[in-house]
Amino acid sequence: MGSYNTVVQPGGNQRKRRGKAMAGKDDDVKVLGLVMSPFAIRVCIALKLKGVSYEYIEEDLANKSELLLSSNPVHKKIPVLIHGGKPICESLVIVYYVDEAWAPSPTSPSILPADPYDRAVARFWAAYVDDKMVPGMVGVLRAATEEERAAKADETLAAMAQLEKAFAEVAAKNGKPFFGGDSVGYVDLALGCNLHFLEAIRRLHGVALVDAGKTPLLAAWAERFVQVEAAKGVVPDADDAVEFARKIQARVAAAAASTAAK
Ligand SMILES: N[C@@H](CCC(=O)N[C@@H](CS)C(=O)NCC(=O)O)C(=O)O
Repeated sequence: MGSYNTVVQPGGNQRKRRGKAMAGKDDDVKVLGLVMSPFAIRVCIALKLKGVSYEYIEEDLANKSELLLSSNPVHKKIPVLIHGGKPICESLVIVYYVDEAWAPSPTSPSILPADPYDRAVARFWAAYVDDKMVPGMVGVLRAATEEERAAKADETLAAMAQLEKAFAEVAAKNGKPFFGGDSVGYVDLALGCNLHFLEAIRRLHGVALVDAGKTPLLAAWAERFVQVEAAKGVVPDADDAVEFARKIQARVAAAAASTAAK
């Protein structure tokens, strides 16, 4: 995950990177994250969209920090946003908070729409990404057999087809480039933070989950998303995602082999 004004250096050890100087306690913003984590990526992009400086702290999930355990004692997961000493957990909750805590400006528009109905629709589709698309995608990456991988790929493709339809409705209504309209919004963040893993899956397994043939609107949307300034340096390089995915797969295979040996 790139912190503000820094270049991504994926993988590896606990790191601290600092953005601009902090003005006071309420401006003290920390993100506990993991470079490859889609959930952390969406939080960092949201902060960058809002022009908020933050300190990014890379967690080692095999050896969770005291700060993480005390900030998110319920789930013990990243990301956690710590604003003025107060922790906020769960990435979609955090992005919602970021949108409310930092007022929009001409250079950083709202992430959620103003209209209550449109807000509800955005929250529905963001939850759909996490409930349907992400488990399918993770299933493809972690599958123990090729049959399992194919089944998970089908699940993910079905979710992508729904999202394509949802985006077609947005595009038909206003012809805008993003779910959020002229700029990246809540659903864009929810989905766009997964693009590095979707590309890694294409490279590793030849399954195109965002595909110009099957999901042409999303394929064009994905190209626009990675070009957004706030996403640059935060969405990891696909080569790094491939390497990370290979490590996960090696771990899954080793765990399966050790279970089989018992
Ligand atoms: N629903 C959570 C998911 C966060 C999540 O799964 N984080 C993973 C890393 S990608 C984690 O911290 N895993 C550590 C663990 O499960 O112990 C969110 O949206 O923030």
